[in-house]
Amino acid sequence: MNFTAVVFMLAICTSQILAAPKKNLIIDTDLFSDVDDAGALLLASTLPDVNLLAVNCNYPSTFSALAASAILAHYNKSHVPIGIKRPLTNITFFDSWYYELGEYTSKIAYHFSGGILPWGKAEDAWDPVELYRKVLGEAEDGSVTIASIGFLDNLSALLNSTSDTYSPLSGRDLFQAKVSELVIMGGGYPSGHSYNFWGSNPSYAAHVINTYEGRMVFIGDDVGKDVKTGGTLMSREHVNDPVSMAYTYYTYGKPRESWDPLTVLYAIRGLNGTFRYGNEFGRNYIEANGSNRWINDGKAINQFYLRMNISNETAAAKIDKLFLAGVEAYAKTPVWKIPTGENDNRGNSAILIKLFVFASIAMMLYYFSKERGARTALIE
Ligand SMILES: [Ca+2]
Repeated sequence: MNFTAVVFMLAICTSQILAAPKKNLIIDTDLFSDVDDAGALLLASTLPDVNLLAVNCNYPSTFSALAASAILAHYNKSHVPIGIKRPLTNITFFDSWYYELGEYTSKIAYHFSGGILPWGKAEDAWDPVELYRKVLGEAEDGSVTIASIGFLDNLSALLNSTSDTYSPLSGRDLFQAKVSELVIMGGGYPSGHSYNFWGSNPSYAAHVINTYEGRMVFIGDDVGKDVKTGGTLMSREHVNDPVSMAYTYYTYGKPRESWDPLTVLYAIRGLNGTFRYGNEFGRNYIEANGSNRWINDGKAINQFYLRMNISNETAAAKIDKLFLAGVEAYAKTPVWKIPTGENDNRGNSAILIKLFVFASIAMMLYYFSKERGARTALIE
């Protein structure tokens, strides 16, 4: 292959990378009592095919908002606005069920303080309903995906909201107009009793899931519980990474269930060979106590629950590979990285730098081969 062809191929690769469509995503998280929310934020902050629009916290600990800010800042996503449910408290997590899990949000918030909500500035976070209305009000119709990886308190409040300066639409109409898919982690299928639905206020989960008429996709407790990830992050070389340290603080080195990372992976990439739908018809129904059951009425066609389409081990390897790629792309002592601005895309930058180095090597080889040819001609 001659040099011109190499450059042409590089140009095509570069244009394809830059033109790749991105999924517009809002995450609603209870980043507090489980570390898989941090893993989900890692994917949402570092995958090249997502445009993270906002992060709303549905657990009212100041450390939830501050940890979210620290994580986003580390991956150069400080431009992403953060909201949190009020009133705020300074509560920290304590594992009163098993006594084996550690607290991580205050530690990440303190040691990795940064972004739009640095240490001590949790009150500066958006009201979650206002943030939803602003971001959705500015979005194109049907262009937004929401991943709910915690309680549904914020989404319930959004549905109850009324016209404001951001949009003349009611919360329900705004939601319906702008959101193409609401992906919800929680429940059991065909039935279950899930923490995300009963852990805060079951009436909020029931309000959203029983009354929202748009497309909803559910990922149940049983799907992510045997996909154990995060183990590859917890080595000494990643001590400067907030999500790697969150896993270390929380699990003490033991890989963790992957409910939320799988939910965000589906929200960004769809079925994509990793998942399949577990149903053809029917809808989810939440009881007053937060338990759920699938009602197969043979009618509804815009609600689905997911099953894995690959083995748990293959899924875990896939998530871990994505975790590691994200962590390494933003490592503080990089081989390939260069510092960039607030709204950068370091994932793409890393690829472009590799392409530049490859092109430089190709040019050197071309130059030396030409030089050698000239010398040979001289000798002859
Ligand atoms: Ca969660």
